[in-house]
Amino acid sequence: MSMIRSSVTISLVPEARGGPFVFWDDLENACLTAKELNFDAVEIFAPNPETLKSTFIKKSLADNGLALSAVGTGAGWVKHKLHLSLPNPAERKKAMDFIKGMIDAGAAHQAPAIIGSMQGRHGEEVDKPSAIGYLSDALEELGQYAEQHGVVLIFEPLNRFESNLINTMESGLHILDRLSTKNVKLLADLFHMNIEEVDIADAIRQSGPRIGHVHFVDSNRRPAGNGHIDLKLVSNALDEIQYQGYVSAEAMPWPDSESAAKTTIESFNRYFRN
Ligand SMILES: [Mn+2]
Repeated sequence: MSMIRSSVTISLVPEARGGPFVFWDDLENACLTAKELNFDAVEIFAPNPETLKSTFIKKSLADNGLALSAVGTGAGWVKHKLHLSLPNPAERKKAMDFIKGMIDAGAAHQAPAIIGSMQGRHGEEVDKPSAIGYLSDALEELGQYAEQHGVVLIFEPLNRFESNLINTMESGLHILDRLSTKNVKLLADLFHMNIEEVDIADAIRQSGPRIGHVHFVDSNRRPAGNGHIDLKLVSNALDEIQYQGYVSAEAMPWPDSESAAKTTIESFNRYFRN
């Protein structure tokens, strides 16, 4: 039996509305539904570290027997317009501090933080090599910081419409190879991979043990099972690399949150529990 575990996303960030999160706003109800559907964990997109540290979240997880699979850090971008490739060193430092707070808060639940939109982009004031340099320095420091807190750091390649820095698993591996820390793992997001990879299953196999988290979602960002990704090839590739982490539903709440969660768990059971 596969040791891959199921997870579903909850956004507590109003500024992210329209984004690919299954549940919104009502953490208590989301956790109840996740438990009813037999999810192992939830992944939380929170506005700040304080929210993650609240006893309310601790209680909702504990009451429903749910683990925290990961925490998003993108609120630093959607709320404060911070990211790791900004031209101003003081602004980059603010982005680092925000992420460190999220690493601390996640680590209290043994959950890693994810660097997705916080990687930023190059542009008029920062050319691509400089942006990649800033990002590498940040991943080095944050990877070591996470290690001190007993968690890995998760880095997520994004598709070309969301970042112009690291779009494929291969370029993600390339940047991680040059770090001295080995504590940064890649996030395999099937939606981004469907846009950027030649072959999703091959990219999973080539990344192997360096994959630390999976965003389980279909080609159109609807719940897994509602698009055209061949999920059997994905589950075979994850089995082949002996992946032991979470597949976490980061998908649009289509047609609504509860149906999206239900579709996801049906696909999870079909492809990862037989
Ligand atoms: Mn993702």
